[in-house]
Amino acid sequence: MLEQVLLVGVVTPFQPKFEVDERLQEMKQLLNTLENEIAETFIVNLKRIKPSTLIGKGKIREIRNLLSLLDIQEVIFNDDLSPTQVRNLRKMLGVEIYDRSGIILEIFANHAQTKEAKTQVELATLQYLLPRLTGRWTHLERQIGGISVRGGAGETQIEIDRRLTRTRISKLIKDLRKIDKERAVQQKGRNTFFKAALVGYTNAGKSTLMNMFTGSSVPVEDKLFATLDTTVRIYRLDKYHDLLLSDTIGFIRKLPHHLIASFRSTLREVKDADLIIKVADISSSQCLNQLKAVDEVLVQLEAYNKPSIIVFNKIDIMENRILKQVKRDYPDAVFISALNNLRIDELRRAILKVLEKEEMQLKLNLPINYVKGLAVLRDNTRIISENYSDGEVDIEFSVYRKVWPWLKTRLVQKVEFELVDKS
Ligand SMILES: Nc1nc2c(ncn2[C@@H]2O[C@H](COP(=O)(O)OP(=O)(O)OP(=O)(O)O)[C@@H](O)[C@H]2O)c(=O)[nH]1
Ligand SMILES: [Mg+2]
Repeated sequence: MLEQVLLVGVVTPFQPKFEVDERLQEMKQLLNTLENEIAETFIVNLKRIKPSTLIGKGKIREIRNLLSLLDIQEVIFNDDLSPTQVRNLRKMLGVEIYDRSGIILEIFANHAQTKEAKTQVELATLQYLLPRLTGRWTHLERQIGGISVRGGAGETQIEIDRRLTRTRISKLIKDLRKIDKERAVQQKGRNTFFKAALVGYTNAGKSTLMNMFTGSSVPVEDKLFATLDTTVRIYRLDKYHDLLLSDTIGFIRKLPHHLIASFRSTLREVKDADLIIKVADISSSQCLNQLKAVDEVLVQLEAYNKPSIIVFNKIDIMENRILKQVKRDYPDAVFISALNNLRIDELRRAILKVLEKEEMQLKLNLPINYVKGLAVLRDNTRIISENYSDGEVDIEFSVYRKVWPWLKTRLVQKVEFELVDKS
């Protein structure tokens, strides 16, 4: 049976109505992903913020009455609460209280599959929970399962919980450092590739695009945060160019900062990418705000200043009129439908254009009998011309600048040659 919850929407003065609706809509989607059913939405127009409980006594009383009338055991706030507010509200309402970050963390916990994702989610959850521990285990607190509770004399339950949580946090941080190191090593091996990362709001269609491009089978779902790991695949852009494409977790407005910090190793591909492909769901009324939220996360990841392409996805369910309007405002963007394989080729060409800017043109003179050297060049560069004379060959070619240092070592070992940098 779906869990029945009461959603409390807190509205501050001067907050535009569309923004309030957007936040409530987003929370409904988050709760829907958790298979919670909103029995009732209770809007509180806040004139003044009460630091201890956020909302005033009168409203708390009204909510309590509603809870007993509807027989509901959980209240969800559409924004974040301080640890003190959660504690006080829990006491005064006598039910479980969740805020936005708590809900996002719970979705992450439910969707984590791999060891890396599980470790990262557990760390973020415990860090979020530590100041909120009230001495009784909530379903988030069950995350710390498996540790025996054996406290020193005189310790209260809450002190034991805090101590265990801290110990566990240090252990998880250590585990993640190890995972991150392994990832760094893996990435070193990929340094000669041109790397692009698919990023975007959750549910924008990143994994659908990844699958369409590379024939991989990243699970796709009409749920928020379906992907919690990073998949990296090679995609052949054309005869001469390969791309290393990564698909990773989706972003959301105000992604809990503990999550961003603990998902560092998963998000490493974004930080190390040469190109950021921002996938946006054009069918969402919040599309442009979502792009803004994605940029905010990119700033936090120190990946905002990289070359980027904006991709508006899901054009199959859009009116032409709106498409035209967005095209006017974003003349460099690409408009596609990943699901229906519409205009994907335009994206491929846009990526190639960025990659070609990263290439250098060079000229080499090789002895004609240096067959291996010629083969290496033909395999790893785009040959522009080959001119043979007197047992020598002049080769002009363009090569991705990150490939060149590696390629050079392979050639230099064999033969002396002259380099003419034409770029
Ligand atoms: N109509 C339409 N739906 C699409 C298109 N591309 C993706 N979808 C749907 O959008 C939903 C989300 O797709 P995903 O590929 O899982 O999105 P994501 O960005 O990877 O989402 P997270 O991993 O949750 O962040 C799925 O139901 C897809 O079938 C498209 O071009 N048109
Ligand atoms: Mg995905």
